[in-house]
Amino acid sequence: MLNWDSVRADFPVLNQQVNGEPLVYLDNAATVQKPRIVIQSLVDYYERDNSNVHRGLHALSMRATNGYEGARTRVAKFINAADPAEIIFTRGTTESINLVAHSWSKAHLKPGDVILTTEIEHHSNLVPWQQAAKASGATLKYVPVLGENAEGGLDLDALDELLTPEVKLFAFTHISNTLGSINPINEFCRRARAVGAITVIDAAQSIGHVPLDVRELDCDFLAFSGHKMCGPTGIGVLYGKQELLDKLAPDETGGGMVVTVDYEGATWKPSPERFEAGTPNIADAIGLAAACDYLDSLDRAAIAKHDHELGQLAYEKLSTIPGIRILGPAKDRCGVVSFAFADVHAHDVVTFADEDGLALRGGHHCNQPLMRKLGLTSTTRASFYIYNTAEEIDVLVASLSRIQKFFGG
Ligand code: C6P
Repeated sequence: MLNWDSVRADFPVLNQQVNGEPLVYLDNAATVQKPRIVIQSLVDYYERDNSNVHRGLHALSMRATNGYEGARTRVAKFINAADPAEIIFTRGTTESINLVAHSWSKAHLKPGDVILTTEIEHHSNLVPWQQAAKASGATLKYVPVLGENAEGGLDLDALDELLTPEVKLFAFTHISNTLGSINPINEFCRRARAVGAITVIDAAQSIGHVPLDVRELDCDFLAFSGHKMCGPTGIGVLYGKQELLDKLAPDETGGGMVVTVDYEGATWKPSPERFEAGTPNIADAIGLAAACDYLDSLDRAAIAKHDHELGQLAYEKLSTIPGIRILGPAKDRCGVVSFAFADVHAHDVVTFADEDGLALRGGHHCNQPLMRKLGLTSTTRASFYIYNTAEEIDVLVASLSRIQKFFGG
């Protein structure tokens, strides 16, 4: 059994007061806090090994190169990729998805083709496909979401009609950053394969929360951000199947990704170097590897269970507050709970909750089309992680009741 109290002690930032109250950090869908081991890995790298990679033969450069390439191997193991060459380091989920939307789409999409995505996508897994559709003449279609509070998840019956042979690419999120719903990504990959479509999974909200195995999923691409899995900001990953990456042209060109260059042109290295032009984010890749070590040391199945239990408990306790409207499914949810009050704006809720030491988020959460569909402009969101407790949910409920009273609810 994991001792969640000792987990909490691994995160120095949590040990502080905000507005005279103990910090209750419930903004984990935006970014999660960093354990000491990750922070220390960055300090160690900069104090001992800092150098540029790949191009140097001196001791520090070799150490930096080993650290950076070792991080790639570590991340490959974390998601069970067949080969480290399938791991491309990017700035984060957004850049990873854009890489596929630019490079893959340019080579493979034409008028008459369909890109399929869903109505619940974060802008990062929506706008790049809108751009790819515009550039190629392909059509963009959406799997609809069910229910006035999106409580029914995605309409799997509609998927029968939408997943036709014209669909060349199906891009979907694993876990919704607004609804807390968990998509059946195994089924999505299987059904996409059956019509010959490639799959792009946005794993931003799941990578640090549930075990992920790209070979079991048999997905084509998977994108995630380090900062949502205890790693540093500014580093993320695009996983791609080797045979697809081998045929993919680079999106960015420059140093480090070429074999030969003359005044007429250049030839490219294989993946992953082909997709990592310029000096990479060495320190943060090493920090990301430390985050993989940390999460594996905790047991990722236990993390998923903890997350699920807190999400479920929060949903149930918040449901008792009069006048609250909670989005997403009542069951089988993760630790993201979004809600709205008819007469109190989400920004007011967040501002008042801050007085009680709570860190919440209010806004459209980069889900503007979904908000519009649900007749909302914004929600307040509480999102949980490994260091959160059931007692903190009580603090949240008490704070929301105080806010409601203040606004005459
Ligand atoms: N969601 C949130 O508060 P980046 O910014 O590239 O690390 O991740 C983008 C992204 C993509 N997909 C999903 C499902 C996400 O939740 C996010 C980031 C944050 O919900 C910041 S808007």
